[in-house]
Order: sequence, then structure tokens, then C-alpha cells
Amino acid sequence: MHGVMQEWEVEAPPHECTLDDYKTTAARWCPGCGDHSVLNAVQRLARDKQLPPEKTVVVSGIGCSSRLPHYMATYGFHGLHGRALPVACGVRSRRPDLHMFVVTGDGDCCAIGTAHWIHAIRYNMDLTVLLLDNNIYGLTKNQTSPTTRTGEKSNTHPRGNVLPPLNPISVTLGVTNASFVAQTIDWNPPHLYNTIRAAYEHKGLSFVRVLQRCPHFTSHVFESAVKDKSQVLLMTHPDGIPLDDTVKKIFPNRAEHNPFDLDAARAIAERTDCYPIGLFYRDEHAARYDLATQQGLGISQAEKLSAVENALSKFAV
Ligand SMILES: Cc1ncc(C[n+]2csc(CCOP(=O)(O)OP(=O)(O)O)c2C)c(N)n1
Ligand code: SF4
Ligand SMILES: [Mg+2]
Repeated sequence: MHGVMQEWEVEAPPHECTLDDYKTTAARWCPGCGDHSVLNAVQRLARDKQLPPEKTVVVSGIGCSSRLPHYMATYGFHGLHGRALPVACGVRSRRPDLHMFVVTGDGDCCAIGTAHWIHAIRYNMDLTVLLLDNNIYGLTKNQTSPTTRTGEKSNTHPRGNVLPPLNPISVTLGVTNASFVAQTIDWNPPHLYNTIRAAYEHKGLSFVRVLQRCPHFTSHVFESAVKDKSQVLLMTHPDGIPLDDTVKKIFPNRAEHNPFDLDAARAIAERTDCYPIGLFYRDEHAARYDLATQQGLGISQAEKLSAVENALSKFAV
């Protein structure tokens, strides 16, 4: 970007978008894969918010989950393994006008992409980040990931994983300047949709971990929680994720949690007796690095050249 033309200032003629305007081909995920639910929720959100497809971008790394941009009729960037976040931060630093989603997996984000994940949380640029956590490397066919539970067998640990799993919510809550941290499940569409919607509406980096079923490799992992609703702990609060009546009816196990209380958020995130869903933490005043990197976007080429010449003139002999 040389700051010559800001072509995004050209507005497309108004057009009422339907769901079909955000769809491409049929997704190639396995039947019953939780990735389908996430795609449906993102497409619905785009329709409900009337996001102009030409002003929307979905960035991903590599993995089954990272195929999601292919199925959105928007701009997309299917990047390198673990590098969704630096790509997204780069786009965001020059394009404040875009609606941006990042889709990553537990391998993509929590293994090879960990350093980028930590720094992106601290940068707190305006991005909606969806971590589709199926506890396994799906695309490469069944390797242990950082979120795989102890004892789970995979191609890399045929006798069972020896380590305890990393908790992506606890890690995110431990990073300085985290501003929106939530968890939801792929098997309850209203909660999934409302969580992604609240994340999109948040200004700053919103991190949403979606507990995602992989019927092909880890079908047993969330099976009992899908059947027994009391294993899910629904976090409630007027400033939390909006809950519709069906969600309240379905999940009997609830806890009032103030999303402005970081210590309480960390305590709930550590619970192993249930799957907490809802908003752990929100800080609307956390510093945003994109606001700094976007400074000077409106400066003309002539003004930039003159500023460079002024700076260089200080070294003239
Ligand atoms: C640099 C690099 N290392 C390794 C790979 C191989 N690889 C591709 S996807 C993947 C893991 C994907 O797991 P996850 O991010 O959890 O996504 P899922 O398929 O489970 O949705 C790996 C190891 C790669 N493509 N590039
Ligand atoms: S392997 Fe698992 S994560 Fe990948 S498409 Fe199939 S069900 Fe989904
Ligand atoms: Mg995975």
C-alpha cells in the first residue's frame, strides 16, 4: 500500500443481501461436522447485519476448519498453517472499513500459531476470531493437538496422550489486554449465533472458542454433553451473551457471571466438571493497536514525501 488510492471509498450500489448472497458451493466437511454449524451462523450474521460481501473478509490458516472462507461469497484468505492472525492483523491495520472474521483450529491456533495468538490478543485489533476446537488435527487425519485430552488415542499417540490438555480460554484470559473472551458449542445454533453476533459487535479482538464436534475422529469427545444438557454450564448476565427462551429452557445448569470480573472469569474457565458457555470477559476500554497502525491512512502521497524529506533533512551535512 503506497497510500496513493483509497479505492475502498468507492461505494457499491445498495442491494438487499439474502443468505444465498453469502454462499458458494456445498461445504466439503464430513456430514455432522460442527464446522457446518459455524458456517451457517456466520452466513446468517452476515445476512442479518447486511454486511456488503465486497467489504467482508474471512481469513484462515490451514485445517478442516480453515476451509471456511471457501464457502463464504466474500473476500477470503486461506493462509499458511498457524498464520491466520498475522495476516488478519496486516489487513486490519490498513483497512478499517472491512468486516473481518478469522477462523482457526486447535492445531492452527494453539500449536503452530501460538505466538501469533498471544500477540494478536494483546494487539486487540478489531477482529472476530473463531477457534473451532475439535481436540484433534482433523485435516491431517488424527494427530494429537494441544487440546487433546489425557489418554485419548491418536496416530501420534497410539497408546494415549500423556499430557493434560491446554485450556485456550485460560490462556487467552491470561494475556495482557484481552478484551472479549467467550465459549460456545456447535450443537446449539441459537447460542452459537448469539455468541458470534456479540463477538462481531464488540470493538476490539473478540475470541470465541467453539467446542466443535468432529464425528470422523473425535465423535466420543462431546457426545455425553450433547445428550446430557446438565454437563453444560450456561453463564448468564445482562451484559453477557443474549439468551433466547429456548436456550434458557434447554440448559438447566446456570451460573450468574459478571463478564467484567477477570478473576471470576479465570476461575470459571478452570472448571473441569462442566462446559461453561457464554461470555467470560469483556473490556471495552482495552487499548487497540489497529487505531495506532491506521493513523496516517488519509495522508496524501505529497504530504508523505514532504514528511520523509523533512526527516532526512535533519541528517544533511
Ligand atoms: C507449516 C505446516 N506444518 C504442518 C502442516 C500440516 N497440517 C495441516 S493442517 C494441520 C493441523 C490442523 O489441525 P487444526 O488446526 O486443529 O484444524 P482441523 O483440521 O482440526 O479443523 C497440520 C499439522 C502444514 N500444512 N503446514
Ligand atoms: S475430519 Fe472432522 S473436522 Fe474434518 S471435516 Fe471431518 S468431521 Fe469435520
Ligand atoms: Mg482441530
